[in-house]
Amino acid sequence: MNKREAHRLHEKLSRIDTVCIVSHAHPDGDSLGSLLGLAALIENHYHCEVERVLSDSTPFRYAFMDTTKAVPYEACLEKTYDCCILVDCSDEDRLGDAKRLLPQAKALINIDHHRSNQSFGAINLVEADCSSTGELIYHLAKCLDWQINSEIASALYVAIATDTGSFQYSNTTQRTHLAAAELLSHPFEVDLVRERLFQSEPLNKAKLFITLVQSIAFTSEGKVGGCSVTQKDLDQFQASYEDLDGVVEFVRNIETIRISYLIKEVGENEFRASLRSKPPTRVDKIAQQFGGGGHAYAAGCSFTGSLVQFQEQLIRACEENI
Ligand SMILES: [Mn+2]
Repeated sequence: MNKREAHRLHEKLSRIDTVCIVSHAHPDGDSLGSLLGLAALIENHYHCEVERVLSDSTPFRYAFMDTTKAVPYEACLEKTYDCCILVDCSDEDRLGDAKRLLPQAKALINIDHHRSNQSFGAINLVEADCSSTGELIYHLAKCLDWQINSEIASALYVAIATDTGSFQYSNTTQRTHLAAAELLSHPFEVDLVRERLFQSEPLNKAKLFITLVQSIAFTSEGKVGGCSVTQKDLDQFQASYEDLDGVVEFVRNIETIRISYLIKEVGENEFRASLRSKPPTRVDKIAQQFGGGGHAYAAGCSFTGSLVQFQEQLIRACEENI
């Protein structure tokens, strides 16, 4: 924790009358949990008025979180604030349309855990070693001696559990577990949190998943595998692209697989592919061959032409890289 920046934040909050806290567009549990947790912490320890601002609608998965005190950004466009705190945003564009709020704030405060964060705020609490912005806010609360209650614990727990994939991803550290352990010492409905976050896949998404999994094709002795999905498939299950979350990872998780792919039809003769691999096998170079890009083990690219053509070329590129 950057103590100097934490104390600058404390000084600032002690001197101002109004603050708005904003979550990012297409919010996830970290963004929403950080927003709600931090808002309550500030409200409980300072005199300033706190506005909880949602830059987007809340996805079904997080509808159980208590956003009754939050308002959509459109309701705030006429207001001014002494400062605006962005949580879990690597840059201002993460706000989407809610970026229109920023000129109304006298100062920007940036609280985030993305390595790519460019420290765009007047005060920057950026800790890339934190699993989540929720974990960062927990450490901030400890640093500034802010008291945690059940409402805050529940919000921060959702944030941490989401970004660590239920404490399974490699960003989960000893500090993450210690933070979660203390949060769990406050009574809140943790069974509900677990069920809603990790055991509530919509039925139509599950049915689409079953269909796609049956169509997985393997080549190179099972080292390369994947499948494709058309708009017709999505329509059949009243599903959208978000409902494809987890398919390409499911294929990657098969023991023999080095590279997995998922091809999506996005328009007439327009396709997009998601690629995943296991270290040290990389997929960013493959994506680049098709004009795409991404991380070493998670990348994507687009293609114009026929599905058969794309599949052939992509599989060949994968086979050359295993
Ligand atoms: Mn995050």
